[in-house]
Amino acid sequence: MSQYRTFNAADAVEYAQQFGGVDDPSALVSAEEIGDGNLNLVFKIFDNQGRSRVVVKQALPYVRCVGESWPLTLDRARLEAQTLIEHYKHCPQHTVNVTHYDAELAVMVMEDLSSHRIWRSELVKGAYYPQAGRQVGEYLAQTLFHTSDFFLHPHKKKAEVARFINPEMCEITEDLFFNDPFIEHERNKYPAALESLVVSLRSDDALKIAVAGLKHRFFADAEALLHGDVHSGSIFVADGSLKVIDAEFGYFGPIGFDVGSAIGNLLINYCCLPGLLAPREAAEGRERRLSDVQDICNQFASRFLELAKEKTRDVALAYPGYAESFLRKVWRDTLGYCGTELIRRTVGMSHVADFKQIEDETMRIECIRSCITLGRTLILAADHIADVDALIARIRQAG
Ligand code: SR1
Ligand code: MG
Repeated sequence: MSQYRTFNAADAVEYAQQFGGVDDPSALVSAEEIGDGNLNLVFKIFDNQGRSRVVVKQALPYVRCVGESWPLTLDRARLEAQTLIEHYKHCPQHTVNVTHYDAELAVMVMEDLSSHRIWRSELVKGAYYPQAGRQVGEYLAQTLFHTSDFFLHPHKKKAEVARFINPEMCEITEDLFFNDPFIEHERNKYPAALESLVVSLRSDDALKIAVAGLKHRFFADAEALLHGDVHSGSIFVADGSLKVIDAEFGYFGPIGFDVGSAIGNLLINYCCLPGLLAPREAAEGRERRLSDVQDICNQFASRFLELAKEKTRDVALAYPGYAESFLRKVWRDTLGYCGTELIRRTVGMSHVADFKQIEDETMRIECIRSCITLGRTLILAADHIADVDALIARIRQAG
């Protein structure tokens, strides 16, 4: 018999007193529910001095932003906690510290990040964190290399793939990224003024074949333990510090999916800045986004190659030149998955603050149009964009 019950603030405080790992549990006195994501309850737990001390997160048995009509597995709390714990082992400086979880209650306790801010909210304001790009690249290289066949013993790797089987959360991604935006679907949501552009996606054979390939690789390429949803709303930043949260979509998939999701959300911001800021600030902000993208890609590739050189355990995979060749496949995937992120955030159901906060409707439509167009270009041209410099040149060319 399951013990699951949905927490209220008092339950969250009591839970934190028991499992929060603080020295003075009786000092924990109140909680505020701060969850603004699509799926879960998130409670900040405060002490009697009004300081927030730990966070208690609970999965609901349905998609929060839709309601009980869309049921969703509670096992995602275990998958999230275990993914974050695994990533923390390999990159503690950039992964939130989960200190306790309970699969039955679908609850976890984690470090309080009140000194940080959500990166997306900062990007929308035009704030710049000069180290963030390199830090994301470092997180991706460390977590993805150490959970890949380059590093893990083949028996361990297969056991890990089984431990992280995540069919229901993967199905959400499979539908929202690779199906909905390319067919007529009731979940899609885009401005009527863009109807002809969206209709043209549905009948673009080359695009649909490329998207089918991306979906197929998302099904089949168990390359590493992905975060699975590493957008700018899953990343906390502070001066010199960056922490990744929210890994309930974690599973073994293609490495380019994580890299593409991360840079995709910076490119979404790039497309939106002309609608969010005055022209001069927008132009400056766009240059910063491009250098963030460059930093992520360069740090990811150089660290991954360094780790491959030092730590690859498999004799065949250690052959000189193989890691470079593998990273060329990852790069092509990165461009494609980045393109699908741009399209699903504009045509599909999961819109983001970057677009929502553009007040001028005409401007918002033009920003959405440029995002869809860039997404389509990246998916179609993925085999012809050799490296990050060529990507930046393409983006500038697109205007
Ligand atoms: C129904 S869940 C919609 C989106 O929210 C999550 O954050 C993921 O990005 C997912 O695709
Ligand atoms: Mg999330």
